[in-house]
Amino acid sequence: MATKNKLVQWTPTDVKEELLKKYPPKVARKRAQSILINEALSNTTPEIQANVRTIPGIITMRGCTYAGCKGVIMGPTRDIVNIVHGPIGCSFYAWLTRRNQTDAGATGENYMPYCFSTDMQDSDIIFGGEKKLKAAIQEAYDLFHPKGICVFATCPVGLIGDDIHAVSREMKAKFGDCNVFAFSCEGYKGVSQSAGHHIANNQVFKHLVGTGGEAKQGEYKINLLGEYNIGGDGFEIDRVLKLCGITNIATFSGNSTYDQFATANEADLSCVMCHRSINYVADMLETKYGIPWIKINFIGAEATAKSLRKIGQYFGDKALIDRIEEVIATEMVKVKEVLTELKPRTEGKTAMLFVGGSRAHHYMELFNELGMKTVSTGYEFGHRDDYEGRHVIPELKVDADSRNIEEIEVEADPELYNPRKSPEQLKALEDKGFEFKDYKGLIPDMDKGTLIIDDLNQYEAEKLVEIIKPDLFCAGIKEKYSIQKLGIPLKQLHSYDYGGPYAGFVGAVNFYKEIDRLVNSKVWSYMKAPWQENPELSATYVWE
Ligand code: CFM
Repeated sequence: MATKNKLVQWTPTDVKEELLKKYPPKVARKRAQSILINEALSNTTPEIQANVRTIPGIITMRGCTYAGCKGVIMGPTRDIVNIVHGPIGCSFYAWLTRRNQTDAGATGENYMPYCFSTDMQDSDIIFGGEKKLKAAIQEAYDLFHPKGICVFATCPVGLIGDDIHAVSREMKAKFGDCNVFAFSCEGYKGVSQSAGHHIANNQVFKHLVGTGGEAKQGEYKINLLGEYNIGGDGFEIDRVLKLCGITNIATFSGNSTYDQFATANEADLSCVMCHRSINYVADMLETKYGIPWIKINFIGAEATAKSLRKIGQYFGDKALIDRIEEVIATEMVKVKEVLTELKPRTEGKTAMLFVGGSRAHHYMELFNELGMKTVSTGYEFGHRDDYEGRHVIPELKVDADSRNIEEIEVEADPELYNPRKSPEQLKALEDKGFEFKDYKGLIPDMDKGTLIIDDLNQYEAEKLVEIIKPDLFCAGIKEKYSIQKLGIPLKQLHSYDYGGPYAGFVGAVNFYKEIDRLVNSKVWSYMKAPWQENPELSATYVWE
């Protein structure tokens, strides 16, 4: 494309300098620690600053703690009534702004299309909102009789001190047949939505997981953690698991139900997709019930095959392993056919990925399959372990912001704890290269000299694109149009631009086709006005 003609060859150090040049010295010093030039060291991973406050004045891509708790973790559960306690502005977010799809199932019980809010007014802020919250919980109960009602605090609730937990306890006791519990997930509780994930993990584990209910019957029982059914990803993963004969007890939390959470303790393995948002639950399930966890990734056809094989290896049953191989062989036919056609057109193209806390890593798999190179990437709110691997967790600094989030103590359940594998069995698997409780992080998968940037902002995003001119930029709706105005296509990796699924085998094929269309469309070269391509006159202002 026309914009690709580069006159100057930038080194990564030049790019980093250019990104920082406009900042006041103090801001530049802080941001410099979040911009890493990958060194691809053989035995260690370079350190990056992450999960720290965004510098005031910078237009961040991040969201708030309430968004992470209500929107991300609890939002996709269809039969829990989620009440937002707060002014109606925040409640816009209560109304399906994320593309987590659901299938209402045989019962048709689905509260996701509703928007439940206490709609706090000035007088509630002054005199307290607890009465209003109680009335809202009662009304929801009378109307729907759900199994569960969850209450989410927005910023003003924390500031005025409404005790949402006491109200929830009181209402739960009053109803007797409805589990009511609350989340102190005020937007300001952490530096990003990541804090909201942690708060949601804690409360769901404390109040709901293992409380019993109707569990799915079947062989090879797993939990799928950190999969939110965006654009139908979870439906595709469930299709593949079913073909393999694997039973998915509970998805946290795409297309999930109250009973799935309540019976998650019945699975024999937890498979973690998005490590960032749900690793706390994975750990707690192991400590309390003895369920081991592994990191898997169903984004990318090869990654899907690898993850299925890992599940097969864990259960170690030949019938399952053979069935998985059959499924992979059948599904790969279409994948290879499409790749043979498209790859010559996508090979060698470049992409930048700046998304949330796991997709910037997962989607590199799909781009590799297309022969494309990820030249720069980063998370909005990942922690150092998401970049460098889980082994850095003991080194993480505990600052005032992380201290704000409750660390709950979990112990082995006296009745339900049941180690699924003996220490010898675990060791035998580990000796064969099987990794439990581990996640390697994004940095080791990036090439030497690539730029890894945490909490990228509007200004830096535009600068990066101007300098490096990738063939594709992947981020969200806030970034989409400013980047496209620069003549570079942007693929939304949060909402999928109304597309998807992109997970599993069918998803990979969908993704290949869309990326081919995007990076090979001529339309982007028309983004430049004629005088930008062939300047006839150049001048400067007298005062410059
Ligand atoms: Fe996990 Fe997510 Fe992500 Fe995330 Fe998110 Fe999302 Fe995301 Mo948007 S849970 S960290 S808080 S994979 S909503 S489904 S796309 S930023 S990369």
